[in-house]
Amino acid sequence: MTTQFNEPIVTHIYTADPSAHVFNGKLYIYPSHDLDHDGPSNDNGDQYKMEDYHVLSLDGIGAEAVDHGEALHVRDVPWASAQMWAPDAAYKNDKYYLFFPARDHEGVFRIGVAVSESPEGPFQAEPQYMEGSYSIDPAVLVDDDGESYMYFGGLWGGQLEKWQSGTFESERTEGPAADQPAIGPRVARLSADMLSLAEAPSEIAIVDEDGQPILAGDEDRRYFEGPWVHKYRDLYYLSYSTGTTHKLVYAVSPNPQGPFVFKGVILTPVVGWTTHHSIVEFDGKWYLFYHDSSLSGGVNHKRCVKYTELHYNEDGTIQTIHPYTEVEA
Ligand code: FUB
Repeated sequence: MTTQFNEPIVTHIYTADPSAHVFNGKLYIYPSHDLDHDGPSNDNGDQYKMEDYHVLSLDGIGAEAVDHGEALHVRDVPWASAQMWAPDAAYKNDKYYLFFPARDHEGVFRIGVAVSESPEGPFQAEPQYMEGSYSIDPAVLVDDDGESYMYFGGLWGGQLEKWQSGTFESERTEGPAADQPAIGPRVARLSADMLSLAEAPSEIAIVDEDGQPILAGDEDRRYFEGPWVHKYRDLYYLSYSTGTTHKLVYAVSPNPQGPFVFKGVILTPVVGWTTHHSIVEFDGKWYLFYHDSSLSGGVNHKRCVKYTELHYNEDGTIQTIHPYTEVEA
């Protein structure tokens, strides 16, 4: 017996990229806030021209979602100019931290952090982006030993290809050849105060069961964007979007910085181009928070957050979820 929820958790605004956490016994969701507009749509991601964040919460599974209002706006972030994309949040030092990507005043994606006394915000942004950060889609793991790690990176609109040499090359659009190792997501430990990177980011290796790197041409398995890391039975699970093949997949490692061994598919394609998620344990069950574009009838940049229960097999593998298949409730 399982539970499948396939409805948008809110319909008064468009939401996407949900990062879910349990704080103070409640589920808090930190999504992107999609804007309804008719501007250009392209591989650069110009259609995703978000300006602010709203924090949502659920008192429990099946409860009505509460919108806590605007938690941070780009106008209040000195270093940022546009495109407040997928955020994440973390709790440490009796404070709540919102990690978010945006374009700086040169049009380069960077990652910033904002702080609040409350999980609902509002959040106060640091004046500068996190030095050494780049690209998009931060996801922060506060590990059981107190270390915190930020995972990030996204191809195409997320500019990760432009950092292949270690510095930003604005004209570079090509990734590695199809028979070469794919570009991996990045990881860096965070400082104890959570406001900066404690080390230079490194590239995460994702390999197959034989230890061979997943190749750039393997679009069913290679990393595209939207990393998330959670722990289950002492293993680290790195999950992410495959972009062009529209899947959420995962790989596992005994080490938070990898290498990660590819395992399989978590979610088959949803309505809309992007797919982005988080995985959280709540009251002894596991949930996948994700989005699709069903609320707008399939418009890629007008998305809605949903969630459903996620199940592990005895061997720790994750059962694939088919988002539009009815499951007994
Ligand atoms: O929401 C904007 C971008 O679309 C995110 O940063 C990506 O992960 C994709 O969902």
